[in-house]
Amino acid sequence: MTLTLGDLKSRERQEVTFTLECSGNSAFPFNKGLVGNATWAGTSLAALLDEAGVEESGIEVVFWGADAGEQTWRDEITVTEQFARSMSLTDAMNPDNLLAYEMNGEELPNLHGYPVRLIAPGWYGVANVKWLTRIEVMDRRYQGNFMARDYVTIREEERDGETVWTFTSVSRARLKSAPAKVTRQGDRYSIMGAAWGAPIAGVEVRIDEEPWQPATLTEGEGSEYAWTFWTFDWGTPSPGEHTVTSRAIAKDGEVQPAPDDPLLVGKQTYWESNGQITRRIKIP
Ligand SMILES: Nc1nc2c(c(=O)[nH]1)N[C@H]1C(S)=C(S)[C@@H](COP(=O)(O)O)O[C@H]1N2
Ligand SMILES: [Mo]
Repeated sequence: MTLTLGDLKSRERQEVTFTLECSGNSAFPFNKGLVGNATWAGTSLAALLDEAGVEESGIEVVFWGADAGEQTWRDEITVTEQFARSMSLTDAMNPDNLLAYEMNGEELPNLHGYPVRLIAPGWYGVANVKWLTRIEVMDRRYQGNFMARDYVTIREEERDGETVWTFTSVSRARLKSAPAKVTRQGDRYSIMGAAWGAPIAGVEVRIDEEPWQPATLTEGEGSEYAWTFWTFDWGTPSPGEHTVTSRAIAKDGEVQPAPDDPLLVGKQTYWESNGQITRRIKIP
């Protein structure tokens, strides 16, 4: 099928509010700010694939962007490779996936993928291919630069006392939270922050080495793909330096890992750094 932007816009319109985080957004010393929330509008990818008619042998869907760069393989072969990412057909058929042409009620800005991008809610940023030019269903796995070489998380893990190295392509988002700011009213302080990466059940805060205490979730965006803001009443902390750490708890019971969690300690690459974030706050 060949579709114009007009063709896409004349199909059924669908929206999703989704917090998109770059998998390279670090946890320490503090987030680099590579995370944002928007309401995306477009048309259903699954409906389009259904209409195109996926063959029995199709297992993988590849999304190509318009941008390209030179890649050299084994110091021998240099090719001009288009940015491309793929996912399994099952993942692509998630009814929430969009071919998005609008961001926050306006035409998709060039920087965010005009005229159309993939919005894969619940996936790290890299999966959300911008400047889409081509979608193809394949009968085998796609192993382009951004699937198999770059955006690959390398971990040292233990299996029954043995060390194994795992190499996994960055895919679904991970549970994360951050204390964003501390405000003062009179002599009372309060902390606010955000949590995202999974449907959020709660957030806990730890001051210095005290026990974890529950934060209050403020009204969310009404979408389980969107971040949830939280506040914590700090009361009247003593003057001097304090640390503030937050941890998110997902609806499925998962807890945002501490930085010394084996899964994070064994990770050699900086992708998917979703460890708890500690900020240092000086109270005058
Ligand atoms: N075509 C194309 N799509 C792309 C990229 C890219 O370089 N080219 N970068 C990806 C990465 S790594 C991220 S984090 C998100 C960023 O999306 P944003 O610019 O809307 O924040 O786009 C993704 N889609
Ligand atoms: Mo990214």
